[in-house]
Amino acid sequence: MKHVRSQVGIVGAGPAGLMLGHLLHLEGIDSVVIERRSKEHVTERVRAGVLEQGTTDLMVETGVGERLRREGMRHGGIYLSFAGQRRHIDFEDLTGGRSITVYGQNEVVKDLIAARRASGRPLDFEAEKVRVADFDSQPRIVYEKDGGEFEVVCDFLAGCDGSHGVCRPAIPAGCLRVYEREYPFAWLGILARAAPSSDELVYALHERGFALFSMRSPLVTRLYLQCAPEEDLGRWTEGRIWEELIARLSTGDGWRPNRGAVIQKGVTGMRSAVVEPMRYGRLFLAGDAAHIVPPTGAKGLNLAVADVRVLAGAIAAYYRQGREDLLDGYSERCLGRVWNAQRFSWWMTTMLHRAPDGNEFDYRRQMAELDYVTSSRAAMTSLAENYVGLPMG
Ligand code: FAS
Ligand code: PHB
Repeated sequence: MKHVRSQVGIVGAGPAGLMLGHLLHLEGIDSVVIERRSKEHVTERVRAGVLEQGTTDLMVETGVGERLRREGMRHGGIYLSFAGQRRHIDFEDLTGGRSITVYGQNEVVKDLIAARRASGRPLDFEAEKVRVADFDSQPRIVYEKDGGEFEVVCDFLAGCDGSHGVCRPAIPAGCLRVYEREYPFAWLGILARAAPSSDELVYALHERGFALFSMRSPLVTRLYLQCAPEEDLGRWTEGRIWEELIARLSTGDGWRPNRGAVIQKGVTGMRSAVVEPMRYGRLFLAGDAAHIVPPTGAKGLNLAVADVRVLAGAIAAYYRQGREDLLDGYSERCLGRVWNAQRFSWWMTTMLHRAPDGNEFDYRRQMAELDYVTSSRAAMTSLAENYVGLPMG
């Protein structure tokens, strides 16, 4: 078995693990990032698309935002669409100039992998049988790769291994609580080779259900429609997908998404989950390993970045000043932001989706809520400040 010594062992090379490694590197702190999937898988899987102002600022300020600034699409607002009309919510006017940037999660991951390679610090893909141990004393990561066995002994362990990782399950059941909620619907998402027909995102509630118009580039449109949790993707032909999207998104002013070849499609389940606390001994959970939000609020990736920003600062204070207080305060500080993001994501989801057990009263109530939210400056300001991201606490 090959033994490696590092200051921080990071399990998972998604946005959380890679951003943590990057921020620690800038502090001169050594880390090892261990990823079970291939680099191709991690960089090609289609996931989040919206970066909060704080996330964009952090990437630019820490030297990994050059391509983001060139290729990212800055949006000053979004549209809410209901009863055949689109109403604009002007983020810049309502939040003093803050905005969002549309830039695919896979692009963020590519930029962070490039920075990791440039740093010369270890990043291992295709690790097998990854296990974590002794995180209440001398943390270890053990894994296999190319027939060899490896052990990383470190001062701290970061569980950045997402919602199906090994770090959270390694914590004794009685030492944490998991708060969960399933939603009675899912999203069928597609990427289409079609020029976006709107300059900003459109969230729509139609009597047939929710739909979302987004984008990835001037030539690629990203679209989602509400479907059943156990939807059989095979029953959704391209024709049926477009018929449903156009029915739900078209508005009375003649706007509709442009059609094009579907180049990717998938179904994403929707649930909320929070693990408390986000720490056990010298193991710190971050990102989806600690919390899951429905994608309606575009919070998942941004929460992951917010977590590791706090964690990197706490670890840096430990090594630089011997401080333990920021490590002790990590979980509580992150959970404040997490629970507000849960609230906002739940609100956006329940406002914009037709519940299977809902009736006409519920639908009319939702129409009234959307009318109020897009007419009241106070209500629009609340949506805007949460969507662009509350200031980092
Ligand atoms: P990630 O899941 O991104 O990364 C965890 C990494 O750990 C993965 O690469 C995994 O392979 C690795 N790993 C797991 N187990 C391991 C082990 N035992 N050893 C080593 N590595 C291991 N959010 C949005 O805001 N908008 C969206 O539209 C959106 N769509 C999504 C669609 C899907 C299908 C999914 C699953 C999530 C989506 N999300 C969306 C949420 C998503 O963007 C997450 O919030 C984001 O990926 C969180 O980043 P990480 O915490 O790094 O977790
Ligand atoms: C996306 O572009 O993938 C996207 C945008 C907004 C969301 C979720 C996903 O709320």
